[in-house]
Amino acid sequence: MKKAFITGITGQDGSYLAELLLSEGYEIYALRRRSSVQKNENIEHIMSRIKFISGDLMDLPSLIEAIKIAKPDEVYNLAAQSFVGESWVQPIYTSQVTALGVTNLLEAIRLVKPDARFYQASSSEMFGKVVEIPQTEKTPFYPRSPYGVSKLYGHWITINYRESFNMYTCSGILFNHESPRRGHEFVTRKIANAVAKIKLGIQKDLPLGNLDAKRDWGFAGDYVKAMWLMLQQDKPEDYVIATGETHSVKEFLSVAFRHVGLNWEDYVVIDPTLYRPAEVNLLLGDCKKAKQELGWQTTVSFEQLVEMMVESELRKIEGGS
Ligand code: NDP
Ligand code: GDR
Repeated sequence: MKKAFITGITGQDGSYLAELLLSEGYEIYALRRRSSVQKNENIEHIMSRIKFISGDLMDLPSLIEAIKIAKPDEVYNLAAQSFVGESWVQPIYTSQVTALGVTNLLEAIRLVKPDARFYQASSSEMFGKVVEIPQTEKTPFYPRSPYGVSKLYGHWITINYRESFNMYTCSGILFNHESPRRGHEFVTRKIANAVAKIKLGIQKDLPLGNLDAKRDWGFAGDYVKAMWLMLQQDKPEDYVIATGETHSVKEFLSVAFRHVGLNWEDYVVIDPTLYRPAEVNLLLGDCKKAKQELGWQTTVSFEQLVEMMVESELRKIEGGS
């Protein structure tokens, strides 16, 4: 039985990845931060099958101990301060977790179990300002937020450990991926939740920032499969994972409101405080390499994704959760 160690298990991707690895017969160990109130919403249904280890990406001793306990064949580093907007509010904290946290985990692996394979959750936010469209593994980086800069550090330190210590370390440069388990502050979940509440008469309007930003939005359930595939190859490499389609926030709004028979322009109000100090205007990924080498593909279209999220919010609210 293969053993996997996952950080970020309570988040969107951690929960889908854990489901996938359980279905592949893995024994799963997961890092969990101490918290006065545990947030288990995304993993409630699989918690009994996961071995939790207490620790934090910023605390090297806890990571060393975790790797000693788990003795993993594969490590998936999904933990991060992952909200771009918050990274301007907490730039130091963001870099401590999202950048230096990667080195902490790599060091723990190097010291305790250097043959473990390592996946780093890199991000299309590293491309930032448009230099080239579509964006590939060869596109130069130009991050536009403390989060993007931190992810770029994590990306390069992962490459550095591969080249310095001959470790099997790789990064997936994942474009935005969403699902009903998405964090509430991200624009897709915020819109889906508001659409459901407006439809049910419990919310009046929806304050948003920049509606012209364009993202390459896919379904998270598809994207965790790519993470796993990257660790099953003969040699470690980095891959762009994307749908190859881009849509504006306006288009997301249009599909989401239309799904419940409403017009978004009647409900959305612009809140200038939600604009970012520096914006990433356009993301569009080319994942030819992943398709060819990993055999990876998407299974959910943009419209299906939006509708899945709105339907899920309607069910949750109507069910009282
Ligand atoms: P989430 O924000 O949903 O989850 C983040 C996870 O990290 C949570 O489990 C959180 O735990 C954990 N975490 C945060 N800080 C620490 C810490 N100091 N020590 C240990 N654990 C910590 O993220 P997603 O699931 O959406 O994304 C997974 C990863 O992929 C992230 O690294 C993100 O930056 C990256 N990424 C995401 C993309 C996307 O579109 N979703 C695209 C590209 C990259 P807790 O519950 O305790 O807060
Ligand atoms: P992003 O996701 O920054 O792309 O990072 P987010 O959903 O936060 O923003 C997408 C775009 O929508 C615009 N926007 C708003 N965003 C939020 N959150 N709230 C609003 O009210 C709002 N109004 C407009 C934003 O300006 C932006 O252009 C996500 C995260 O998952 C990262 O961790 C990941 O690395 C990248 O995707 C790829």
